[in-house]
Amino acid sequence: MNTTVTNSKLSPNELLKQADPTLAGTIASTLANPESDRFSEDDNQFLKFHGIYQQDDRDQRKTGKQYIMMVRGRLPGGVVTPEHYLAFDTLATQYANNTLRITSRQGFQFHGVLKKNLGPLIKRIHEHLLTTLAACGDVNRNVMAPPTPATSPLVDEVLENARRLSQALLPVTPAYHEIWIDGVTLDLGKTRPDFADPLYGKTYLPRKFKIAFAIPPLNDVDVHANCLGFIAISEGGKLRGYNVVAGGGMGMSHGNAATFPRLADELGMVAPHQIDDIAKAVLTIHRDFGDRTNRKHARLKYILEDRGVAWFREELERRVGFKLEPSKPYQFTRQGDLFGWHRQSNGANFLGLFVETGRVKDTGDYRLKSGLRAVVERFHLEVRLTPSQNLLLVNVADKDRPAITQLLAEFGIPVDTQAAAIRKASMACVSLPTCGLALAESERALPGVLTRLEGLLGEFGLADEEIVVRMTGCPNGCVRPYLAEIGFVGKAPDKYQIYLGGTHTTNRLNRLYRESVPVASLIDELRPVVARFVKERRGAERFGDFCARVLTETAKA
Ligand code: SRM
Ligand code: SF4
Repeated sequence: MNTTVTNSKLSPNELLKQADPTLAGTIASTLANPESDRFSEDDNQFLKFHGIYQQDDRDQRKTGKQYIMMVRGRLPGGVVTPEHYLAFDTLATQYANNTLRITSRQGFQFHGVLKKNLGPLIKRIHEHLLTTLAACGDVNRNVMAPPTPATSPLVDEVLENARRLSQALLPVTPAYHEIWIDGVTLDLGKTRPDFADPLYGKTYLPRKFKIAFAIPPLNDVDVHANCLGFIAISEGGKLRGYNVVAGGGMGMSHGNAATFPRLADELGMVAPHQIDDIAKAVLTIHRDFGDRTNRKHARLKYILEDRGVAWFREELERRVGFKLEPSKPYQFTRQGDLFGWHRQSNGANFLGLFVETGRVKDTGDYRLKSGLRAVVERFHLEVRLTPSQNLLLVNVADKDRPAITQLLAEFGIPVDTQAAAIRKASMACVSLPTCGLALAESERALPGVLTRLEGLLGEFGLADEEIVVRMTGCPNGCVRPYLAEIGFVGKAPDKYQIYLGGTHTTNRLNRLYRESVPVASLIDELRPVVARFVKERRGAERFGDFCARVLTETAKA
């Protein structure tokens, strides 16, 4: 184990965790101080473990920093009961900016929370039996799982496995409860220097850790982008086990070749009852071997890259005390969501609703937030958040379908034709004005770029073509843009890298095609590629597959 790194080499975050393993910092006293509108930089690092980011409204910077908080809810598999949905909706109005943001990992985020509202918000979230604990920080994050009930009879069982695993990997620090729920005003860290989490130890993980479950043939969770993935293998409609993949991740930095997106490697197959042991072993390999000197090299993917799959499998098998079976064959045939009304495998119905860039809000006549509240309230509907930032209303009786369609229409929410195929297959990260790392717009830029892209496709008779498009405001990759058929990655204000050649099953990395393209020129840069696609496409070949083939052939020539 590499636990012998001297303190002088450890990254500042490591020293912070070491000094206060309860993760309490001085959050409690700052919270109790009405004079202060912000937390210290050290506390900002601790707050992440509590599911909170201190940010500032970047639109307002010219007139002075206005501190606001982002709060992330943890929702394994994106499952939200009707009561929970209504609670989130109310709290967003009372304590945040009156919007809810569906994240690319099936969570909800509140934005624009003032410090004075933070305590009441977290307490209310907890009163509804929800949590923000470990939604961020150097721990296991929200566990993703396929939310769509029509896709496979295995969905409920896999969701249950995801929920159980999420619970098993939660840190147990008493600080979360005492600060936010009991309202203790003492700084707890100083009183408990010997605290150590039974799983994470005193210094937690070197970096964040992410898990997803997938059920082939659908890869809606982008399983290979995760530190650890479980791919369901069924026999005769029954769950036989999971293929385990590890070492995926998206984050990179422009101009730093030592950082890169990476797809997870196949390790072997395990039985469903073995997944907790496997997850704890993979997580503790990250804990014990991850790089604690350099946060840019600290993700699990770099352990796999540096030490190799054979070493990793051997270490994993040593820790769990059993051998993994060889992986079973499976095939992914698509990613993404189903929209409109569909029949579930249990005979009930679900409605897939496209949520542009994941933002649930009212805009003019399109009153998505109010409309969703109305249908969930009246029909007591379970909501599921998808990994593509959309939303499903599930377990709907046949008799309720027409009334739900009608009620949504009253709020300007269409059910049948919701958007063009390319828009429905798109995602954008939050970016400006809240994200402190954003280099360019994303959530606010993508809708306009898509309108122009739809125009371009229309010119070439491709108006119905589905192309997976993802935009981020920086290279951190929060909506997994390096798996998209077209990825736009922010480089500088109004400038993007264009990546092409991902696949619609999101298990192939795309490649950099053009650098630093002004937002106004994105479509001009794509025009010749789309023109060639129309001429040289082989049969029903997808745009991403075409780009991968043609760009590779061009590179070889
Ligand atoms: Fe992310 C940091 C938003 C999914 C890779 N991400 C951030 C922060 C917290 C910025 C910060 O550190 O100050 C962003 C907050 C913006 C805001 O104002 O809300 C942020 N990430 C998001 C969300 C909300 C994007 C979205 O629009 O949906 C997603 C929240 C998911 C959740 O519910 O937990 C989100 N982030 C992802 C994903 C996708 C995934 O997990 O499948 C990735 C790529 C996968 C991966 O982890 O490799 C991702 N986020 C990052 C990174 C790069 C990490 C790295 O390995 O280099 C950062 C930067 C960092 O950690 O230092 C980051
Ligand atoms: Fe912020 Fe970059 Fe993530 Fe977008 S990709 S939310 S800009 S960290």
